[in-house]
Amino acid sequence: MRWLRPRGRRLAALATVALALPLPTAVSQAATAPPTPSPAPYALVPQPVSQEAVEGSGFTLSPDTPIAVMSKAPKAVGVGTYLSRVLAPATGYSLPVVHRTRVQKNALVLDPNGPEDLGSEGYTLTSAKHGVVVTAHGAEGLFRGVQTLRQLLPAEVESLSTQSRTWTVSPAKISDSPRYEYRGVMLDVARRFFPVSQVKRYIDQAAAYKINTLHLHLTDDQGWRIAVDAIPELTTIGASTQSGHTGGTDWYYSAKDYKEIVSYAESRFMTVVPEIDGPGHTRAAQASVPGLNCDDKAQQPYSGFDVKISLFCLADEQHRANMADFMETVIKAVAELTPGPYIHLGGDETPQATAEQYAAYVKAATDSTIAHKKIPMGWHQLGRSTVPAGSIMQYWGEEDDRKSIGTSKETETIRVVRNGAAQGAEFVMSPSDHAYLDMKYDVSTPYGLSWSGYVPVQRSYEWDPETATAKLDGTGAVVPAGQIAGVEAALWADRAYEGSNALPTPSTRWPAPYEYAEYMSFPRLPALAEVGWTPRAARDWKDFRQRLAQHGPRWTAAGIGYHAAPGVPWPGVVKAVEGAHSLVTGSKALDNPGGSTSDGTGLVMWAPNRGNNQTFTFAKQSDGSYTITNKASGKCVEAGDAAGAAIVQRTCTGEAGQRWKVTELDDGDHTITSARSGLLLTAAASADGAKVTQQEDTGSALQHWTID
Ligand code: TNX
Repeated sequence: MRWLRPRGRRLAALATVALALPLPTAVSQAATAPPTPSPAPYALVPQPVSQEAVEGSGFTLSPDTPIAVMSKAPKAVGVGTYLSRVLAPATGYSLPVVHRTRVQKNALVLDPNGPEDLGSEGYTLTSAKHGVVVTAHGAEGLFRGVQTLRQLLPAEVESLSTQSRTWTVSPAKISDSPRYEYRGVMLDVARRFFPVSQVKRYIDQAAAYKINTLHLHLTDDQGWRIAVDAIPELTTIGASTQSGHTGGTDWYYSAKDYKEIVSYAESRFMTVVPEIDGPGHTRAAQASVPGLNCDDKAQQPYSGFDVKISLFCLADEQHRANMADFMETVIKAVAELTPGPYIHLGGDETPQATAEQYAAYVKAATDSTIAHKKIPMGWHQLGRSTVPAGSIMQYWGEEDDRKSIGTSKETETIRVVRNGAAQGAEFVMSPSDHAYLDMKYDVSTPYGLSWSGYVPVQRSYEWDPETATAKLDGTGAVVPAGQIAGVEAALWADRAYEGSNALPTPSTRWPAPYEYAEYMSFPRLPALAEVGWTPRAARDWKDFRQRLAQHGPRWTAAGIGYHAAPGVPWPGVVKAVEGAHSLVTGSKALDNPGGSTSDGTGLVMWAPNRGNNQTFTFAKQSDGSYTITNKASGKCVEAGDAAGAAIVQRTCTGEAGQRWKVTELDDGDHTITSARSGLLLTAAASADGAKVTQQEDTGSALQHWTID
């Protein structure tokens, strides 16, 4: 039964992409494909499908430039009003929104009457001296095009206060549409409550990168965040805690608050997906509703930091009926408030539930969801049981799961994903080692966790939905390309405090939720937005990081507290070679394995973490070369004579084998050449544990190092 949702267009679009792309793995693509050059002077994120260089000076705004909307439809006019408001603070202009029936010169023209084959989100944009025209098939595509238009203006246009300067839209000819229909971001408002104003702020930030879905993780052990009239205890009791906090009285969204979020999101063409998590992550519900517990006694609310601590009582018929009644009551209330097509039913992390108990939850929750005319969505564990046709599963596995594919020891994750895929479910891809925004960037990140490894910006960018459930060589995908609905970045918030490697103390600093969200999301959310929007063949890390860097000044102007993460050449940040650095190529970092202190230990490549064993200090020598000393061992990086020989560490002597010449390349990367052999420092592969040798200069990407 395939129902409820029109899906023809997306699947057709997917088929085109699949035909066009032979699907290399992320890494081999980076190593072999020529970078797609961005036609300066602008730097668009996500990268559009096609853009042509246009000669000339671009279109300069004046205080009375009209925003000419070629429709009277309220949604299209709304995009015009939105554009006028977005431009007002920095320019000081209040551009008039006018109705026109024909394209007008010297205007910002928004035309929603474009051809149907643009799809609901596609658009074309032309900008030249005599004006700008954005054409789409409907208001949504205009809105996406307007985000591109903003990025064609100088960075200061994002400023919240008036800047006196000229405002010229760079000349451009762009044609664009998304690769995936679902491009989401999740906020965990259960562990850390985000007030309505902060959710709106985040909606605006995400919309600027063409994110079209906001998934709200509304319930968990640490809190219940949505008022349900029929069960007031869910908010009087269930909303009184957060991770690390007790005593709250308003840490939830009333129906009015929730509607305000939904309509704000709608005005940014963003769909809200509410998540009611079960049958685990349910302590807040079980603290509010006695009948959800086997002893029929309400539990204490929970403000701790653990996961896998709760499960609805599913031991007998009576309690299963209680659970089903509860889910029906909640889903009915949430469905009434939610115009979007999906309700997310959680389903994650319930090892305590037997297969039968788990299936009872999935059946009850999906039955209610379908009865209220919504599409069931859930974490990939839903594949433990039967899922209704048309359901969406959210994949959050990682590299270790991929490694197990096709072996005799496939992980539980791969097994349930396989089972869900075989039932025809569609998938939203949120691989935790790429798309989890609560993973630390590296060892120095103050917030978040690292159970799925560190996620530096490059890692959030260099992966592909079609190989996210494939073997590391890109073959054997468990989820077929045609069953991929899109991509979602997930910002969990169970460790949203400084010093998150340990539990918080009374003196721990808790940033405001927006501060945590911006630090962890920028720049990684834009990277994930591009994964969801841009065709695989037009994505290239080296090109992306140059474009991304140009967005730093935009975020500064907008007051976004982003993390100027390593690996991106942020403007104004001049990096001297002298000093301590990490050395990255092919998305892996030069690594002294285990922080060895022995002479002769061979260096390897490993996932970046910025630990001491991946930190190297460059010290300039009188001949202009550098010694390179590992911080964990104090030993020097040393080369011998022969090509192909391993690079080792050894007690520093200053001999030629321990001196290296550093040459900057046009793209900001470096070659590192032994003063002894004249050969280049070379990674053997982009894989954990790969050897490091010296080789002739072959131009290989694995000889080009980012020195951070
Ligand atoms: C796992 S992945 C969770 C969340 C935690 C997160 C922290 C998944 C569906 N559940 O409960 O917040 O890890 O990274």
